[in-house]
Amino acid sequence: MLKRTTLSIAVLCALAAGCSRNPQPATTPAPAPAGTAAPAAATTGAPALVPQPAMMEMKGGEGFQITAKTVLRAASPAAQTSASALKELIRRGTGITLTPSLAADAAPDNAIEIVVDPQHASLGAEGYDLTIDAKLVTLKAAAPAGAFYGVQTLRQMLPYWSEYEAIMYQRPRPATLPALHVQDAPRYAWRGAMLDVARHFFTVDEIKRYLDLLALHKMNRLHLHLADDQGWRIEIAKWPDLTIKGGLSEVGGTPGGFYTKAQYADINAYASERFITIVPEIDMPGHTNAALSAYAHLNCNNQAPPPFTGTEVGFSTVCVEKDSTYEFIDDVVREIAAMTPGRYFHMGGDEVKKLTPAQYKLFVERVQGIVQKNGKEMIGWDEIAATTLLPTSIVQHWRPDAKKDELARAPRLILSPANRAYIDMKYDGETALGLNWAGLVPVKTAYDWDPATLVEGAGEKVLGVEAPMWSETLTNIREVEFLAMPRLAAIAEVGWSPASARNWEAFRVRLGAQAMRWTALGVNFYRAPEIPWR
Ligand code: TNX
Repeated sequence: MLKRTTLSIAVLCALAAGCSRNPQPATTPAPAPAGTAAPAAATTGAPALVPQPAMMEMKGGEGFQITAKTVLRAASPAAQTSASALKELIRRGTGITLTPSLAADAAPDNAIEIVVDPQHASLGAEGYDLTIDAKLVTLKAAAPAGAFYGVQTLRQMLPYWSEYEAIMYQRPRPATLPALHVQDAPRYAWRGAMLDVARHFFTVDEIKRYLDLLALHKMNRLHLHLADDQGWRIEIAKWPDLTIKGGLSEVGGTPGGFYTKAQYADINAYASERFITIVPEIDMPGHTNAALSAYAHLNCNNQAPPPFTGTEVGFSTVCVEKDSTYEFIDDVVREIAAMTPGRYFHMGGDEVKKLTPAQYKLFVERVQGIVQKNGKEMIGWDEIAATTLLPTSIVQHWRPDAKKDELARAPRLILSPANRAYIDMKYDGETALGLNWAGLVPVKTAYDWDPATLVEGAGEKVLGVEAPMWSETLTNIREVEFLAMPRLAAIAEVGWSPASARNWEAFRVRLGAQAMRWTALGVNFYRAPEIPWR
């Protein structure tokens, strides 16, 4: 039964009168009553995509058959990354290896063409235009990222079974793509997730698995919370005890871990192949017990505290009165800046209970200078909004009760309101993992809000949204997946799709249609009762 519904998307589109020629408004179909099977894809013919594209128009008529004869044309070197990604998805998903060809070849009657050309600048740096008919699939973009997102859209149009790894060991199974036109670009430039690798350590392979989930949903930032009271997770050559001593611990007293410089480079390379920017965070002046216990002189009393494996917050601070503290911070920022291709350095700045407001302000402004000197743009949690910030600095809003007028004055903003975007909160009273200090966060709560109206007066300063995953209660990536999915997909759509294309009733139906794909991928998602899972 599962197979029938998914396989039939394209076929139904060809057969059903309802899916011919009528443009599909991005805000799609009538809601299914709770608990009933989801009719969306079947009745409208529109493929169930998450995030929803800005514009999608079904064309009716025959779809495009991917067969052993299909030719894949990458019309420029800039289209290569996406062409390789698509070739691999199709090889894995259908067992068919596409024949590569040069753009100059005579037009074959069954081809997929990827064109990356600055002349399509009107599509935007991350936008794309995708046309599918019986003979040709054309994917156009102005820049490589746009073509990559077009490939993710194509991926979600392939049958769900193409995500099973085992498929590629079977005989080739041709697939059909529906005839349509998509013109798409993200609403926000910042579509992020955060993973706390400090409270519990996650391996490089676990991070790569999370990056894969981000890419599937067109997200483009992974913020790594690399240091906190419980552990220091990134090798710093000049201060080796940060990891030799500070990397050993984690919440609960189980062994921690850290990333070598080579492993951190590997994470960055894997992310950049997926057009994802890694944003490193070293939380300071608080949340620093791991560093304080590794180096006694960072403490005002020169006494190193023992490692910490609990979950309280707010008790630690580096000594903000010593110049040597800033020399230490400069070394750390310089090494991390040098090994991070992205533009950003996150200095934390949250939950400092041991300093006066004046001490805190001086500290943040001094660190801001260090970050700037090392060539990065500073990000901090929303407490830094009370300090004097450079135009390049970014405030990450998290406290639901943060002063909105202060936030509105921030140079730039990332929105992670804890009562909606903290995907480490429990879904409901049944959730065994996660926390609940910001309330329960069911899928609808994570989805049904508008970043444009959250902070009055912030307007264009809102760069986008980010979903933090704190790991006090999470010991491995399967547990992370349970809290992330489906809410990560909800936040992805909040960040990508225009307000006019968003609608909770349509979203829950499209989301429900992802169940088979996620199952094929082995994702440990929560079957939230709000969603009509198929
Ligand atoms: C608040 S969010 C924190 C973290 C905790 C998180 C748990 C933020 C900037 N600080 O230290 O891990 O709550 O949800």
